[in-house]
Amino acid sequence: MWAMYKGICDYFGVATTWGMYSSELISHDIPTSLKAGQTVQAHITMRNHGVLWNSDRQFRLGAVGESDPLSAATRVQVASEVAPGNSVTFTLTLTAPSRPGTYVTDWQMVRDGYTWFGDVVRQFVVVEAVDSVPPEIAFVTVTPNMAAPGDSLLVEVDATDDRSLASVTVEGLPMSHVSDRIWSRTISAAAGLGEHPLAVTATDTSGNTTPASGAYTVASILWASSQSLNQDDIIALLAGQYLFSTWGRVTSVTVDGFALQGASGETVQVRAPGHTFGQGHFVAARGRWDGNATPPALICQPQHVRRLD
Ligand SMILES: [Ca+2]
Repeated sequence: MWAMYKGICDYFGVATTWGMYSSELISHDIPTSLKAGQTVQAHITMRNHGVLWNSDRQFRLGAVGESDPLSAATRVQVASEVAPGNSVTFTLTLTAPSRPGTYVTDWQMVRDGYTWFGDVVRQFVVVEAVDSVPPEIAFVTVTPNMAAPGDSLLVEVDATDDRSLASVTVEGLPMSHVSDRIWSRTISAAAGLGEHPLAVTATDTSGNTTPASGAYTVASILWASSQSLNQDDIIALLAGQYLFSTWGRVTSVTVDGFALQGASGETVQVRAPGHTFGQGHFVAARGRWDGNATPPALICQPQHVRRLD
């Protein structure tokens, strides 16, 4: 067919567009980056614009320069005859070297013993070092760390990786990446009383994982007057095991909290950042008693302080 085409062109006095040995690159999927040691299959599709290609006549895809950093094999056979005008797809097995860097893989058609010819496939491949360093988790916090059944708990995790983190989970649930190092998720406190561990896992983009754990305690709620909160020794003993609820009138207000005056006239400090109460409001508050604070205070989440009047 090629001979006929050449003859026609000679007759009409025009040059042939394609020579006897001609191949046109149609497509390839050689990756631009690989991990060190990674093996992939890549494909190169060439169209034959010259004479018939077959393996008997030594037509092959060849590694330019007779060597290739990603392939020990320097020839890929033509599987079946490729008639002029047809295309053929070669499958290459490429393996990234163990040393990171940028490598060039290039391939061209060759008729061994005769000539190299046609389009050259030249691809730069960035080989990245394998990431074997797992993420680091600096801390896991649960706020509040003592709660009633069903309360909302904010879990926050400080996680970093030498490359990049893919995910952080708590009890298998995905967390949100909220800032540079912090991942968070709101969960509901379990129904059962006592301590509940939380399993946290950070995973980097190479699949390395680091476990960590947090915990919170589910406690019963005891009602206590402002007088008993401030004075009873028994409160100090129970502070680590129970939540306390109290009530009274707001007598003084600060940015972070307020004082509550109970029926006895005693006041108790309530810490509730974000509260919106003013002097004279009648309020119920529940939280964790911190007898070591100065002054001792009931530590509350904003959603656990509410007006009663
Ligand atoms: Ca890593």
